[in-house]
Amino acid sequence: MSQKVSICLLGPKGAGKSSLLGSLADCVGQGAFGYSPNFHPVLQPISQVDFLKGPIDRHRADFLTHTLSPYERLKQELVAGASATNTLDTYEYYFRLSLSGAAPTDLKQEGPWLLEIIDSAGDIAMPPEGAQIALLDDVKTKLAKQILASDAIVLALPLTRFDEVEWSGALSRLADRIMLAKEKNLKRFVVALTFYERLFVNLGPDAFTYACDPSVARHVLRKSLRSSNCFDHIRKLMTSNSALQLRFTVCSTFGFTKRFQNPNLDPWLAGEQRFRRNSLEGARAYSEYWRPFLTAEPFLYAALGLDSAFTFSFDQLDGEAAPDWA
Ligand SMILES: Nc1nc2c(ncn2[C@@H]2O[C@H](COP(=O)(O)OP(=O)(O)OP(=O)(O)O)[C@@H](O)[C@H]2O)c(=O)[nH]1
Ligand SMILES: [Mg+2]
Repeated sequence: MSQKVSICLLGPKGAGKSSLLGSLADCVGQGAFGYSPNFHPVLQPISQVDFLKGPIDRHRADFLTHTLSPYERLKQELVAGASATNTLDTYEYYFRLSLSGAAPTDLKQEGPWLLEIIDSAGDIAMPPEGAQIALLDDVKTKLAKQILASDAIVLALPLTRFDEVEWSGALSRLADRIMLAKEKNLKRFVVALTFYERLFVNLGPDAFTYACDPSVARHVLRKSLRSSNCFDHIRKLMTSNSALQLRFTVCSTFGFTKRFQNPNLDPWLAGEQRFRRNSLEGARAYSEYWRPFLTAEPFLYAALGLDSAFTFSFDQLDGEAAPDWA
């Protein structure tokens, strides 16, 4: 029997939510995450019907027909240079997640999981302060219901100076409303700081080495928490519900170029071989680049509650700094 997990992906406009989701399957497939290299999750996009009824045997008539899944369509749109997510609806994507390799045995026995991940325009849940954005009430109601029904929230926030952001009020309101809602399902909350590769642009060929160090991520997250009070209401939400599991993490859809190690510039150029240089053939060439980078963590933690080297709790970030980053 598969377990169903519903995950709401939220965050301000332009935080990189759709890109993060669009790179999730690649990240899981390539193992470009901070879990053990022996951990082999398999994430397969499925249809809504398969999610609702459990995977079903396709009728023979369907054998040769091929319809694009919503997830494939999302990826195609991203490759074509997609713009902001439309505010006219919220968008559900479905996956089947199973585990093999070095996963805790009790967790393996629980699986497989059927995931529903809900993407929406940032302006619906977290509009910028003072902006007059015309939105359909139906869409706001639909998203509110989805938020309260979800098992987990992945909150994507662009890695920036948090003391100057125009969405801190919206974030506080969102956390307060979740806290006050009586009927909610929420068990996990992941704050994912996006655009992580940008931090390393001046480090040239050392960029990837630093980005791969979990203590650097921890330092960045600690600094972000200390620099602003925009996370105070998330703390309150946590205090109000001791069963809620919260993690902070970092990620980058653009990732890094593996050979040259510097931040990658265009993740969607064309097709899966886009990162392969013409002169290089064979399996080795596929691992030339590391892109995306850690975009699996937010969703795998949201679904499984499984920590990687790059997921941190409030306690881990509030505690004494490691000596080398004090
Ligand atoms: N440098 C960098 N840019 C990124 C990354 N991920 C996304 N972007 C860019 O950020 C912009 C916004 O990305 P989206 O994925 O559309 O953001 P969104 O949160 O879905 O935005 P809305 O749908 O409008 O709420 C796009 O131009 C992306 O190409 C990343 O990891 N690094
Ligand atoms: Mg979007």
